Amino acid sequence: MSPKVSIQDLIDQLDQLEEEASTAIAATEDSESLEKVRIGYLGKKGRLSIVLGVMGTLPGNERPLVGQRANTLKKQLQGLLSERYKTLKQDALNELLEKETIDVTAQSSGVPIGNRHPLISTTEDIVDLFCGLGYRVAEGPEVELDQYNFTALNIPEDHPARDMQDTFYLDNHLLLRTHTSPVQIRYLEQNSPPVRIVAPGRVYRRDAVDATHSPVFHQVEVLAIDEGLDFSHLRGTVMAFLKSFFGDLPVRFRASYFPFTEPSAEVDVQWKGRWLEVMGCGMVDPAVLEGLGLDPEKWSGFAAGLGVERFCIARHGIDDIRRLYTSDLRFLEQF
Ligand code: 2NL
Repeated sequence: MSPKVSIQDLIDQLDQLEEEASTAIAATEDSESLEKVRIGYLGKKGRLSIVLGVMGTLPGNERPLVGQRANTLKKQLQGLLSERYKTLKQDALNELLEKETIDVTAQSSGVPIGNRHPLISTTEDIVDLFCGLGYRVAEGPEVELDQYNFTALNIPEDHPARDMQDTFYLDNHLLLRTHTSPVQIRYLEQNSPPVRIVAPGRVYRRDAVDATHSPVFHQVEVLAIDEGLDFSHLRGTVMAFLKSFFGDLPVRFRASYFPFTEPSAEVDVQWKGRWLEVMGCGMVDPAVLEGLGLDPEKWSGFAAGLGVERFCIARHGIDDIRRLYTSDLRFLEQF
């Protein structure tokens, strides 16, 4: 048998609980200790439950009185708890705001800043030079049709460039472009002359990797089509370009051959005392113009192409093309 309790005892206990709990709630300093207080008084095994447990020993007619008192107390404590919870949260926020004021004039802790890859900056410099001469940038797909990469450029079916040994084929007619010329063919399909365009981009050839070759490299090609263009315009453009890239160096044109230009030339600059071949160029072959539906009697044009890697390597004195592709930060951070 549990000891007999009177209703007055219970009411007193509840009064005492009220006082204790109110003091305990007011004394909490963070939400964790507040939660502990809540569990201690209102939890399943908390102080209020214990008092209510004893209520069972009261005569039935006395129970509702204690029950009512207990319910009011519970509501009252819940009110105090949520008030206190709000206050603590606000205090914590105020403290955080106080502590974390941001000094916008403080020195940066040094976020590392990236820089342009030397191949990209070289490409941009070359493209900018031609833009300064009035050329527009044209770009196109790296996966091309043999029609645009070869046929439209007067490269015959049996030309060695078309060989599986030299070109990456994806299927019978699809390939990875071997130069950016197809970009210019596509542009001419969509735009009527006069045109002046510069076509930068990544190109692919089946070369073994060594210090001067890579199966993926970068090219810039330029094309001008207009009435009355002749070799002197080509020469003047190439000279102006090379002068602004390399400075005032000796330049020589050597007769050469490309299926898509006639006449064709290769261009060398005297760089560090040696002749360095830097680009190929020529007057657009009439067969290429005709293939595009342009009358070669009315329109003429010149074109030139260069490998960006060679310009980049020469400019920076880089010893091996592979350094441009290996993403070694100790190398790249120099630029
Ligand atoms: C080189 C030589 C060259 C062209 C590219 C070209 C483009 C069209 C028509 C005619 Cl749409 N020609 N491009 C012409 C001559 C030379 O590049 O050594 N490239 C690395």
